[in-house]
Amino acid sequence: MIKSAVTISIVEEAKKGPFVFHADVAAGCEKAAALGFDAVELFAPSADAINAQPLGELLEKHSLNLAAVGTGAGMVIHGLHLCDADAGRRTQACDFIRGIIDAGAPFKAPAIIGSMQGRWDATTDKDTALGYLRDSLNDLGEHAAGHGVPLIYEPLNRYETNLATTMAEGVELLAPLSTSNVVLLADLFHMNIEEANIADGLRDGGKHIGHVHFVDSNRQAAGRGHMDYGPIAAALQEIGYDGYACAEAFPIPDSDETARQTIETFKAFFRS
Ligand code: LER
Ligand code: MN
Repeated sequence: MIKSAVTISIVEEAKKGPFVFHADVAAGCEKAAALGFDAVELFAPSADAINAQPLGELLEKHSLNLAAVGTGAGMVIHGLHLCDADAGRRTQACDFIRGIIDAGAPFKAPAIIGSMQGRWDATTDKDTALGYLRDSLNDLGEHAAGHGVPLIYEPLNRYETNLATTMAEGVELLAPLSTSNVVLLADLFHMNIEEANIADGLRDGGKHIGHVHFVDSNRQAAGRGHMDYGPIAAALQEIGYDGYACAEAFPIPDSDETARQTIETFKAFFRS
């Protein structure tokens, strides 16, 4: 059964980012639980910031799971990414992600590689960049496997990466990996920009899809844009998806309404 989740960001530099709750993990958990979400997804500035949270107590108190942990702060705060031409910087990027994998592991929460994948450019051609990315996915995927959690790779729209922008390209990226522990994140906002048809894109990802960012066409709460959720829900059922549909959306008009609208739309399509 598909489960609901909502994002909480405690990254100061991302306070204008597409996250439902900001700044306060305890308050976010309380509101998520009150609305009946199954889980929260955490976007933190570092592994230490996750370890510093009384997360176990909060999750237990509110009967919530930790759906996933984001790694994007490595890029947002430090400019680190996995395709950097500089080997030392690539190592730092991997170390940053490894720390987040370790911090999420006690909660069985996989790490998400989104913006930290980077892009190819004048300093690193496409094949070299894809090679760097695959090397890191192999290493980090096996590291996550050691904790019994998958590693999540997120295709992004063309304005954020030029490596894999569709589910089909995501599947192509994973195919030669030596690890089988990397899954795809289907973010409906990115898919709305890149896929010819979102439901078909989900079918392209098929069994590889391990996480969903559940959001509308305008990156607001599901239900506030023009996304057609009927075919999307049908495609997710068809591929047997049973992970999280996690709201990664701008808090417009505010966090509470974004969470409320999300769970209303979630229930209409996944609990009816
Ligand atoms: C970035 O646009 C995104 O969708 C995040 O989930 C990845 O960091
Ligand atoms: Mn996303």
